[in-house]
Amino acid sequence: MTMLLTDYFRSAPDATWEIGRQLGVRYGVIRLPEDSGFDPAERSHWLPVYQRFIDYGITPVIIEPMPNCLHDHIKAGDEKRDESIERVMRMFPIMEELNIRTICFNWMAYVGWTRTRSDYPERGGARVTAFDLKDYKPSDKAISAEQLWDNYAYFLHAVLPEAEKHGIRLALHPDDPPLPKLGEVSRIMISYEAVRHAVQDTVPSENLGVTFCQATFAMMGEDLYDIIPKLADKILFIHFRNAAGDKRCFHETFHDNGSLDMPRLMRLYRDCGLDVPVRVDHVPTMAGESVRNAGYDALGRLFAIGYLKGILDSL
Ligand SMILES: [Mn+2]
Repeated sequence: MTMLLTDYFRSAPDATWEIGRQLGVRYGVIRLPEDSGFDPAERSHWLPVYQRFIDYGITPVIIEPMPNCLHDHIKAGDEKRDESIERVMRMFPIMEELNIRTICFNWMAYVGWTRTRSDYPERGGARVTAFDLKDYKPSDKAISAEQLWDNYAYFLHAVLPEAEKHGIRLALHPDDPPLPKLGEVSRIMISYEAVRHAVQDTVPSENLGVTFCQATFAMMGEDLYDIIPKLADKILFIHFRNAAGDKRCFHETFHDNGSLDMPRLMRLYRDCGLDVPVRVDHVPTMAGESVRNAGYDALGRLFAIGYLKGILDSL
């Protein structure tokens, strides 16, 4: 058993590509290009992106996120839903050909992972993102929980047979922050029980599972040591992430400085027999860096990946 060390890479080379390679990361969770010239349903558009990673020494194993240009319509259930679902399904044979077997998706409509500040002071003046519900400014969008569940089931009924045919797995990321409502926008993947229901009951399939974003489940108030064994056979991908607070008010931390006992969690995954990709998530912005890409700046990754690698080696 060995968890597969990965990192998150944007589609064009930047410092994180170099850092990843220098740290010995050989597998990639990749974000597809998001410019209008890239069509995720078009094989010829994928090939140069894929090849550039391979040439760099990084093998893509997971797509994250499902391209928002398609996914947003599907989650909202708007007039472009069916055409978007059709295009998602056209990604599967391409992924099969390239042996990229997993796609990380979420069911947050209109508002994705969100924070109310990106300069919360962490250890030694490092800056992290934070969320405080009282500072949250709602959008003018609205959707009910019932509509979200309907849209979710509609999507799964459409895509899972096709995913099964091509050996592609869908890994559901929980809602972050895991609150039932942000303004009038409902959120549904906000508890262990909801996520369990979503991946076990809605449309049973071996090709449907969970992206276990540790800190999101912790901010839900769940006992990770209780739910990981129960969810183990559905965990397809791990977000190695720490945080402090609760779902209404929390902040990210250095990976060794939050409320979660990271070595204990990794031992638990091992003891549950998990053999899945893992990547660090939401790192601090450190000395000399400006917050360019909050949670995804370079130096914090260096520490987080080293820490993760050390724990993995100690297993
Ligand atoms: Mn995550």
